[in-house]
Amino acid sequence: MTFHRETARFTLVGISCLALAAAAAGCGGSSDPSDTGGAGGGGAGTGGASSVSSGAGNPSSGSTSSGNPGSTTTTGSVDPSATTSTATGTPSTTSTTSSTGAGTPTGACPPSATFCSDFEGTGLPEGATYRPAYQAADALKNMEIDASTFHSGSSSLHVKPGASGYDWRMLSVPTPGSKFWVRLYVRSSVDIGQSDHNAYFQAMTGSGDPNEGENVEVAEQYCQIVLNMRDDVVLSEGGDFRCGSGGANLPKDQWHCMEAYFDGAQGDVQVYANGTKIIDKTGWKKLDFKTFSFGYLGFHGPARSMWYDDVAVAPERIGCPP
Ligand SMILES: [Ca+2]
Repeated sequence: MTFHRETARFTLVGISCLALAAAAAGCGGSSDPSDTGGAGGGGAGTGGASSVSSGAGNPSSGSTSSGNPGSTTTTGSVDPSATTSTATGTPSTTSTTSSTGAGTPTGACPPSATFCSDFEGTGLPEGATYRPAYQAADALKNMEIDASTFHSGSSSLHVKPGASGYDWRMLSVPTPGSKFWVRLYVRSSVDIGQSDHNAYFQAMTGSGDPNEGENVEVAEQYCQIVLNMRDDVVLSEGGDFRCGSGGANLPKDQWHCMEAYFDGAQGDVQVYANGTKIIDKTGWKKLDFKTFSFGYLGFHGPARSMWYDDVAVAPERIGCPP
């Protein structure tokens, strides 16, 4: 299988990475807390910080400021006005490969990435499969490449609002093994951290279809970000099993850099929001992950729009670009 890798044309503005919580561990990316290299990993000092909100805000409409969408890379479609030149409309992106290995900004697409997309193509990214499979024909009704909101470049993946109850709208990609890292820029029309159980992305032992294998969700409940595996819930730092108790949540209508580390063989899961570790679970059920899925998995709602940009999956920590 060949894996697709797109160039992430980061603007180097990185608004989300300015949005750090208290213990600001920085968005530099290499503070790998799992002993797979890298030092640091500080941050995350408990302190009960109740929300990983961003002090600095530009809560205004989403675009990443400055007019130059990433002139650091020289791949063809940097100019947003040129992106429409891919006339085909087929559900594969223009493969602007990031072959220029060195010089890639930290946090972009690492050479080892098994999936990396900035959602600058005209359809769903190559290498990603819409789930559930039986709704694949509606993939581009339930999701779209959205040029009105983006973290990098000129577009992102918009997961459209659906039912207010159960609603599974996800893209699935293979993982590089049962141990891997993900990095996603995420934005939601409601606060990330609602009272009832819904999920954003997950490591899965199956193909990504519902009811297949075991899943470890990065989800929400009790007004905070949590892990959920068959309703076994792991709270975020400082939280309790009730709303208003603390725990980490992320404000709506802003881009947030989320990272997660899954080690299926050890049963370890860590979640980071804007560089700060918010969940650290060790010794959970040992699972052989095959698939990573992201989008929206609603169980209780409310229905919402979610956007994803600069999503990467790799064997080592990817980090948030500056
Ligand atoms: Ca983009």
